Amino acid sequence: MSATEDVSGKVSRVIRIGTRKSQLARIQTDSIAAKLKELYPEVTLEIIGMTTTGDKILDTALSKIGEKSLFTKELETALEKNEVDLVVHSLKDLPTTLPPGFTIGAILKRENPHDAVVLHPQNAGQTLATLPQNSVIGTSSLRRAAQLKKRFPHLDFKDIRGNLNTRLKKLDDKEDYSAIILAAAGLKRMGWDSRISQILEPEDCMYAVGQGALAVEVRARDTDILEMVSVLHHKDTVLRCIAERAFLRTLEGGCSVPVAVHSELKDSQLYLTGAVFSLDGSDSLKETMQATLSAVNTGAERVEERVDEQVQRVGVTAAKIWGPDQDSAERLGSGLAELLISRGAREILAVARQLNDAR
Ligand code: DPM
Repeated sequence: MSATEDVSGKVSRVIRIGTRKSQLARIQTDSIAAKLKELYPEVTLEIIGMTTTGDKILDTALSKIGEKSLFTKELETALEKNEVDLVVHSLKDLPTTLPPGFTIGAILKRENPHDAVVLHPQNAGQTLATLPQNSVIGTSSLRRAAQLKKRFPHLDFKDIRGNLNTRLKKLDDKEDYSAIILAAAGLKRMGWDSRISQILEPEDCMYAVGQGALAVEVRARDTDILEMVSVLHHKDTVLRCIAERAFLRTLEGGCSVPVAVHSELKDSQLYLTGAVFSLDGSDSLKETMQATLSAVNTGAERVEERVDEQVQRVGVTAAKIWGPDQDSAERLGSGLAELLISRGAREILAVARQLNDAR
């Protein structure tokens, strides 16, 4: 953040927001910028577009590249050098352990977290269940492929890469794919709701950790910016995502392992279902656990932590959300992971990783 003085001597702060250049990233960044502008009309916002390694390597399946911070590294470097003050990401693209010096200062209200089926126009009216034998479904997500292969054994799965625009074009302009699977949230943000022909329920396909939520990454020590963005936090989303991220972190899964979750917060009960899969989905472990939150919905919460004494939980700083509830959420996630680990989750994931690397 920098302060500039205009001719009349009025001091105005300039906040720079870094973003990837894809249309989805721009839309996501613009939505956060609009919220900040509304909350802090005196602040000048500048949006700075950047190309990341992930954007350049468009022909390799994401799960094969191996670099966890593929879409975030260049943006974090800019943050570190004070070239930008905050960066907007899809939470699911942020590793559960951030590099030192960074933190997630805000997690916004979650969009629909489920996956969606987008059909080739010639298949209008079909569902995954009714598509003919050996129809080809495009996805590069091991998580989606594993669950859907098991559930719909009559379908074939093939990698598809590129940003959302590229994928829809690959689907529509050729005959290579009968349908593709994408996050409903991304499609909605792009204004492509009308292309969603089916939302996948948890029985068909559970979602990725953090899916559907936007996150604001900042310098961990930049208390001014932390304080400023903290009002964007959506409490229920934060607690669900802390549980989900703690689950993934304890499993030691990156963004490219077949791990899926489903969470709910109802009447101060936080429910988390977590699962791990072999690549073809034939082997899997799935369990649900719950935790009671003390403050949510009771109005009893107090804010004890000050922003300058911030505690991070799975990379998230949320000083204004009741700390003990965040701790319960984190324990729920790691506890669920421990349970699955005791039943062999690490072995399932190790085999999945090996087979994927050998692909
Ligand atoms: C991660 C995965 C994918 C993205 C893996 C997964 C999908 C990769 C692919 C971690 N990040 O979900 O199992 O299909 O090749 C991504 C999307 C969004 C954020 C697009 C999508 C938009 C939704 C959101 C890519 N990252 O998943 O369709 O903001 O949560």
